[in-house]
Amino acid sequence: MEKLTLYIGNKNYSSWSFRPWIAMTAAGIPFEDMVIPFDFPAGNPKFKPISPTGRVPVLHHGDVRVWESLAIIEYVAELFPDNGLWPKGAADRAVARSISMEMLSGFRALRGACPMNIRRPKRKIDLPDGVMDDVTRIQTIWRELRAKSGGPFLFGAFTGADAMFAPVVNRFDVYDLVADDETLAYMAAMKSHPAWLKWQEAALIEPWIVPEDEA
Ligand SMILES: N[C@@H](CCC(=O)N[C@@H](CS)C(=O)NCC(=O)O)C(=O)O
Repeated sequence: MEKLTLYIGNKNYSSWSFRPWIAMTAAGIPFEDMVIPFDFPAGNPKFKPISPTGRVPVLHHGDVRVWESLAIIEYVAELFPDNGLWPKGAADRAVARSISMEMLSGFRALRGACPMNIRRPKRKIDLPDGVMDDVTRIQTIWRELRAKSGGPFLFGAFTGADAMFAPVVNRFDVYDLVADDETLAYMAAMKSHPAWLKWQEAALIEPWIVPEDEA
């Protein structure tokens, strides 16, 4: 098989990059990552030649280009059907995709007010309207799925659905948004996963500061 190259933005802030990266790493898929730091307020011209949208993440696989974080996870799940990127049962897979789409298209108040920031010391901020509604909905998703699966991840073992929520775990943590044991237990499982720790280690030594992502 031709090699897989995942082009990503920096690891401290690039939440969309984090999703396929942690999914592929947790699933043991061999790939190379290429960090293309973005620090332009209006995007990064260096993304244009590598990505049809001028955005990252984008996966290169021979001549194939796959963009959009969830589409990348779907593509590698097809290439590696035995690596557990999605839950085994059709009903669980449907729910995993539903909540992944909900993440991709929703939770805008939370995403807008609380940018992912791996190195940020824990500190509360004033929250605009809508943020706590997003937090409550996400807590419900996590609580119901872990009650059904038995945890520690949403469907038992780590899947692409957990990957889609990984940046939210950072947001809940560093903006101190939640205090209930159930949510904190899921966050602890995510934050101690070897793939999370590997990303975090790289993020913490990055030199770039993106002022608009420093809430
Ligand atoms: N819906 C896309 C979002 C991609 C996205 O917005 N990526 C950001 C980095 S996290 C980006 O490339 N920003 C640069 C720009 O918008 O010019 C996905 O899921 O991959």
